[in-house]
This record gives sequence, structure tokens and C-alpha cells, in this order.
Amino acid sequence: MRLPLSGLGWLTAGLVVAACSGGKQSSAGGGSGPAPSGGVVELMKARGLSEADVTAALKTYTPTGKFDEYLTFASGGHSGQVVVIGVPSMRILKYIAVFTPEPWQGYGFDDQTKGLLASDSHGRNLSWADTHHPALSEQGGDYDGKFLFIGDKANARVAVIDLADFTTKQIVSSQLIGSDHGAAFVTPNTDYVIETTQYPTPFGGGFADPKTEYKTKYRGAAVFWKFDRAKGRIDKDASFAVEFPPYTQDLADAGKLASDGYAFFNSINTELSWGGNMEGNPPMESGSSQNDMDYLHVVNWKKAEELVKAGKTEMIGGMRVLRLDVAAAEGVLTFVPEPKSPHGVDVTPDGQDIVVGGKLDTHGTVYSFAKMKALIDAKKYAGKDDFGVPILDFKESIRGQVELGLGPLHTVYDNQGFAYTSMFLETVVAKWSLKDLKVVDKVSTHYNIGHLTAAEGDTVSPDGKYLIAMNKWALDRFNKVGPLLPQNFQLVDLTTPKMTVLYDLPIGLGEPHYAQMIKADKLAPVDVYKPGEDAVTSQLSPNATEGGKERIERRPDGVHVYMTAIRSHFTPDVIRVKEGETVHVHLTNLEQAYDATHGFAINSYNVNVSIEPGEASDITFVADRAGVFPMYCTEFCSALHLEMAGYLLVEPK
Ligand code: RUQ
Ligand code: CUA
Repeated sequence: MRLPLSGLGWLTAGLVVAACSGGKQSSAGGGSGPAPSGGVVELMKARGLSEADVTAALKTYTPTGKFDEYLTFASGGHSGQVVVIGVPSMRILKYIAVFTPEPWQGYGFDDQTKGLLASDSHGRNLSWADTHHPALSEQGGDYDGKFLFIGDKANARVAVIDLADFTTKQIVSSQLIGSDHGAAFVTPNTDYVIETTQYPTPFGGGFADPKTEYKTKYRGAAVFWKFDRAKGRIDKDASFAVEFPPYTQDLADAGKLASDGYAFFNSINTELSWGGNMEGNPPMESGSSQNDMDYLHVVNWKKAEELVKAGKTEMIGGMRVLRLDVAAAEGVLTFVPEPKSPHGVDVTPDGQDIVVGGKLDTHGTVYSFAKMKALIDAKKYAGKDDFGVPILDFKESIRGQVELGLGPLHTVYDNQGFAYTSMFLETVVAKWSLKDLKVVDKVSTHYNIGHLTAAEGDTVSPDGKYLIAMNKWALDRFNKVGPLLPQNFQLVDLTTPKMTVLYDLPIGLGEPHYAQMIKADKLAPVDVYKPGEDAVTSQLSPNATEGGKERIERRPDGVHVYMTAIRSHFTPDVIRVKEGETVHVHLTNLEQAYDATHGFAINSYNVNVSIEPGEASDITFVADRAGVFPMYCTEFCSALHLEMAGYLLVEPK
């Protein structure tokens, strides 16, 4: 690929002139090896960089102290975290601990976050998650920068992250489903956070043999978690679910503007294959790929909401469920055929079309919401499936198909009327015109792109500018690090006539799936917590301790230590207990200075917390081992950080 010289010619020319006229840049060299003597041209030569490389560097390099224009929130895959990345610099700014203990943040170590991790985790001590799809909260279909949600595919959970402090506040799950994939996706005003099944299981839990009961007992569902914006938490009691047949539901997207009030889900297994390749069945991969068509699920969630309010539900697993027969009869659930093994379903910015990637098909199918709505309103159905769900005619439901190439998956949009679809098999991003459904450009990615995200590219007003290809394979892109390779995020420039790759960012933890990119100036996180704030409840902690009120109390349930931390000491700095006593440390960071974080660790008791300025945190443990245990601050907070220490003295019985 050739880049127009105009991009850089002026710069190198200018610098060459500057160098010739004595403008010295010579301090740039100095390392070992063939040290460039200075000047961009020499530097380029020494490092073997092309003009395109330097142009890319100029477009992404962000000097110290300068901020990024966008922030990307990416799923951290198996890490159970969220990765926050600046764009265009591609600097990683944070890993937000969500479903997994994370030592630096002390997440999963204090009572607050231990409780959070244990909540709604099926009564298990789950220490991982398979995070797939983050969803930023929206107002009017646009990101508002207030909250972030993310789904755990493996354990069918959804988490709420408050962007006021970039920390996790809530984890919810239902007993209805055994895995999710269409999660999390929000409705345009964040009334609901959508979580949809991937692999069907016996509805509400329990055992049923798929051999005899797959069709009758196994089900999927779309859970509509009600989000209470004022509280910043999901209200489980106000949530509901719509039952689906046991097709393997896949991704989801909420309608917006023209299609507001609807949500779309695709599915990949009308064959009802459940595996059993040693029980005389084909494996799922072929068993579920027999039919030419699967079903796009069109759900009228506003109608569902009305029916729920009217009490047309059944309580299953603690959740109000709109049963399949009701949903089908009342026009809540309608199917539209979709070509072989669809994957992504992405509503266009105006809400008028829904683009489905065909995975094993070379097309993107563009469904017209207006056409589908007219058919649904007129009850003009082409048939019904075995579960009584009405099916629309495929041809009458689409605006057209775009010939994309091999393995189309997901689609995002820009502000110029273009769509960008990730092509897994072809390992490119295809740019195509929404108006005439024609591909105009392709850029190679390295390699096998899964999701992609563009600047505000799934909202009602995308920005264009930047796109990130989230690649599954890295192969020859980075230094070798053994057989497990990082995933490769590639930043793509959307401002040039042809798309160009600007930067490779290896993600060395988990396999990220989706990401969303928000304008950074929409975010306004706090600098410090209110004095004594509990970061999980966002309220004043009942155990917050003021300076001068530190104390140790002996109560029937153990020893309560009301402790404070401020540069550079803990008060008290010695804890005396008897072997076998339960110790409750109520620790408050008295600092109100930005970035004045302290840590608190105790030798061999697995105590390790991080307390941000203002934060109050509770730590409980049983002093079951007699001895002397150093405790100390784990953040290099001041010149006397090493002196910020003390002892836990456990007297033998
Ligand atoms: S997806 S495999 Cu978002 Cu393409 Cu999860
Ligand atoms: Cu506080 Cu180091």
C-alpha cells in the first residue's frame, strides 16, 4: 500500500532543511548500536521506517502530559476485567477489576469486594469470567459517560461499573440461563441492560437429558435488567425476561430512533443440535449448520414491558418471565430468517436497518426495520416455527444484501454513511456504503479479526476517525513469548481515503471481545472519594474513622480496629490480638489529595487492600496463627513509604 507523499513529505523536507541550516536535533541519538546522529530522515533510516510508518507515528504519538481524544473500554476476556485504552495513543490506562480478584486494586480482598464477587455467583467461589461485551450507558442513543456494563458469558452474569470512579458496583445473575452472549447491550436511554442466552439449558436450572427433553425443557431467554439510573444499580425486582426456543441465541442489539422499543437477537441452531458425538449424534459444529436459514429474533420490548406490568408473567427462578406462547401470541416475538450461521447483529445509527454478518455466508444482510414492522403490524406471516413463533418472509424483510467476502462478523458505523464489517476468514475490515450496499475499501488486519469498534460507532451519532480491529491471532506481529500469544488490537485511521493501520497494541491477558470507544470529554470521574466513602455502596461507610478517633474495641464478634492511613503512618500501627480471635480492620484513608493512595498488607494472612484517598474499607480475618506479622503500605506513597508499617502481634493461646 502506498501512502500519498503529501502526508509526510513536507515534514521530512522541513526537518532536512532545518538540520542543514544548523537546527540541531542531535540529542535524539545517544543509545547503543547504530545511533542516528539526529534528524528525522536519519532516524528513519536507522530504524528502517517508511514514510507511512512515520505518518502513523505522528498520528498516534502522544507526548507526556498530553491526553487522548477517546477512551476505549474493551472486554478483558478471560481476565474478567475491563481494559481502558487511550486513543490514538493506544496507551493502556487501567484494568478495571470486575469479576476476578485483582491484587493491585485490592479487589476481592476486602469485605466489600469479597461480598461483591460472591454476590449472584451461583453460590460458588468463582474466580474468573469470560467477559465479552461492554456497553456504555446511553441517553437518547448516545453514550453519556456515566456507567458501563459487561457480561460474563461463562457464568451468565452482568456487572455494573460506575464511571464516576471506574469501579464495579454490582454483579447480577438470574437462575434462568446457564451462559450468556448477547450481553451487555443497553436500550437507548439505558432503561434496560439486555442479557441473552448463548447455550440453552433447562429453563430455570435443574437437570433434563437433552436426548429426550432438549426440545421441551431447554430454553433460551432475553433478560431485561432494569437499570435504576438514580441509584446507579440494576433493580432486580423490576427486571423481566422473555423466553426463547432452544435455538442457540447469539448477539443482540437494541433498536434506536426508528426502531426504538425493539431489540434484535440472532441465533445459530434451528437444528436443535446439542452435541453427543459419542452418543450417535454429529458434533455441534456440523449438527447446527445443516439448515440454510436461522432466525433473527425481533422482540418488541416495550410491548413486553406492558404485558409484564399487566401481570402476564410467570415467576421462574425469581424472575418475571413472559412465556414463549404469550410472547408469540402477543406479537412480542417474531422471527425472520437469516442466512447460515449468522453472528453479529448491528443496528444502523438511524435505527432503520439491522445488519447481520453471515459468518459462513459471504453477505451482510441488511434488514429493513420499516418493512419488518409493516409485516408484523399486518400480521403477514410466512409461517410459524415448531414453537408457534410467527416467521416473516426473508425477501420481504430485507433492504438488500452486500457482497462482503469471507466470514463477515460484526459491523460498526461512521458519520459519512459507511459501515465497517469485520471479516474473520478474509482477515480484513470491509468498508461499505450503507446507501448502495457496495464495498468501497478493505484493509488487512493481523490476523483474523473478531470484533471491531469505531469512535462512538454503535451510537446514533458516530464520529468516524478511528477504528480498532480486535484480532484473534497475532502470529508474526510481536517478539516471541512462547506458544500463547497476545491478542492484537490494531488502530485503523478512518480519515484517509484508504483505511490505514496506525498502531498495534498487544493485549496480554485474556481474549478481549467487544469494545466501545467514547469521546474522552464525556467522562468526568472524581479525583478522590468523599471522606469515609465505601467504594462499593458509594455511601458513607458506617465504619469510617476520622483522624483522632482511631481505637481498638473488643466485642463478642472479635477485635475491631478503627484505623486510619495518612502519609506516612497507620494509626494504630500495632494490632495486638490473641490467637484464634477474629480481627476486623476498619481502615480509612484520610488523604484528600489526588493520587494519594495507600495500600495495606499483612504478612501471610492474605490481607492486601488498596485504599484510595477518602476511601473506607473493611478487612476481616481470623488470627489463627500465633506470631509476629509485619504489616505495611504497598503503594510507594511518599519518601517515607517504607516507614509506613507496623506489626500484627498474635499472642499464642
Ligand atoms: S462475539 S465469541 Cu462478541 Cu463475535 Cu463473543
Ligand atoms: Cu502509604 Cu506507602
